[in-house]
Amino acid sequence: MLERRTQKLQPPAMHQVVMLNDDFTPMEFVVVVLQEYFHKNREAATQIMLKIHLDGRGVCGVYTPDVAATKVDQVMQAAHHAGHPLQCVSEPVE
Ligand code: NFA
Repeated sequence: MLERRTQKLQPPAMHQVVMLNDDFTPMEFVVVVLQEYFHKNREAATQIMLKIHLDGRGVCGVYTPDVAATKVDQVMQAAHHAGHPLQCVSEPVE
């Protein structure tokens, strides 16, 4: 299969870390998470947080699959430890 062999030579697809809205996680916690784990400045972090709040979801960053998985783990762990239900997922970029 020529097509399959061609595919194997491609680097793995990049993944986007998508954060999901909920009714309980404080806006400030989300802004701090975006600054600390996704290296956004305060203004960019606030814009992304508001986008998630209004649209239900938003992209926090695009990474290799392993780095994206690590970001998801870090965010979920920080949220869990703080007692917030914040969720995020990693998905291949279209
Ligand atoms: N919707 C949350 C609130 O009103 C804020 C929030 C934004 C939560 C983005 C999760 C993600 N407190």
